[in-house]
Amino acid sequence: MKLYYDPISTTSRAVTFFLADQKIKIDDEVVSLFAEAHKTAEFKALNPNGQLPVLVDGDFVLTESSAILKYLADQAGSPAYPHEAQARARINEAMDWFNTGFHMSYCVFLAYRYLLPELASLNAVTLNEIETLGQAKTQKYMDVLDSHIIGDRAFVCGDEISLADYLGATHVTLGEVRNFDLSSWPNVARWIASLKARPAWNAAYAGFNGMLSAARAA
Ligand SMILES: N[C@@H](CCC(=O)N[C@@H](CS)C(=O)NCC(=O)O)C(=O)O
Repeated sequence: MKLYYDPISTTSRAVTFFLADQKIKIDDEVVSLFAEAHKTAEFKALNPNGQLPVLVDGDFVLTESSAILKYLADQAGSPAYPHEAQARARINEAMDWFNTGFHMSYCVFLAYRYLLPELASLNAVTLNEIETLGQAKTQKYMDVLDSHIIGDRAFVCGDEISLADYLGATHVTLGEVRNFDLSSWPNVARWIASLKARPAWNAAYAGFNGMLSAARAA
């Protein structure tokens, strides 16, 4: 199996952190977003969306970080995606939650303007409206994450790490592009701190952290 990814890509980091943390070894290849390697005809033959990550397993090509995580976990028999129906459904629920309303409100409305030129170049009035909407919706979703989804538990779906943590962590830490302050949500802050303390974190997040440092220095 081979993973095509870029260390600076949010959706790639969910997969690379999972692989490193679960000590699962597969082949990989960097497809540089900065070098626009994801726009080549060769890469678009793999993923016509021109997006990362992509997993290739023989003739089987899989896109979408959430689907890739589930496939890899099943192939490896990882405890991060248990087979028991309700445990698995709870993880699927949390992954869909991160990938839909939370992603739109927090990543798209609040963070992407610091990363994507097509958002950064919107006029000031539009940007302010998006910011106001994003702040209100993010408040709601962070409240739910803090009090209901994580609460006093160690991880998103209980006391054991699951695919929902690997996916959720990359979305939540994307707010670091604008120094988003998590201190109003202590359970979220505690959860992220515990993930950052895992030995696999630094390698998986090195590309992202390097990009942040470069941006701050500039
Ligand atoms: N829903 C997809 C989104 C993938 C995605 O947006 N990847 C970004 C990197 S984080 C990308 O490749 N962007 C390049 C582009 O859209 O041109 C997933 O979860 O895998």
